Amino acid sequence: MSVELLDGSMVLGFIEDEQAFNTSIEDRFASLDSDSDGRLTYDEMAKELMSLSVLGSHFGGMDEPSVSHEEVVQMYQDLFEQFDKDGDGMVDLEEFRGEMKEVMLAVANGLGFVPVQMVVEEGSFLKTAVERELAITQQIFFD
Ligand SMILES: [Ca+2]
Ligand SMILES: [Ca+2]
Repeated sequence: MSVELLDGSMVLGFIEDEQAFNTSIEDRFASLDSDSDGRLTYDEMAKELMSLSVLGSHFGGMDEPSVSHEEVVQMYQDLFEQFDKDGDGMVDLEEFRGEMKEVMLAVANGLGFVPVQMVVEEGSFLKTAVERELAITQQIFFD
């Protein structure tokens, strides 16, 4: 975990950079797919669902302190179903890519254009978006 300064244009730039975004999606998918069968089960997705629910809480999704364990489980299951478009109980790469794009667009819209400090997890999409932006900035600076 680290605290980074993020704004909407940074996240949008990352989504629109198709090659960087797809590579990052494929890496993330592969690291979640612990049995490497090319599909993510609910258990394999759990880690990602947790980091997405942190995003949700940042944007007012889960700020009530009285959320019960059952409600949290229900929220993860709802999130998983959002990914699993064809409802076969597994999330494939296309489903994962499609939904992550939606989530990241929602994050970009939620952030707006005023940079905010956010706690980002190592290897997460937001972390990659920050690293990409830094690399571009350094390139401009050193050229
Ligand atoms: Ca799997
Ligand atoms: Ca599916």
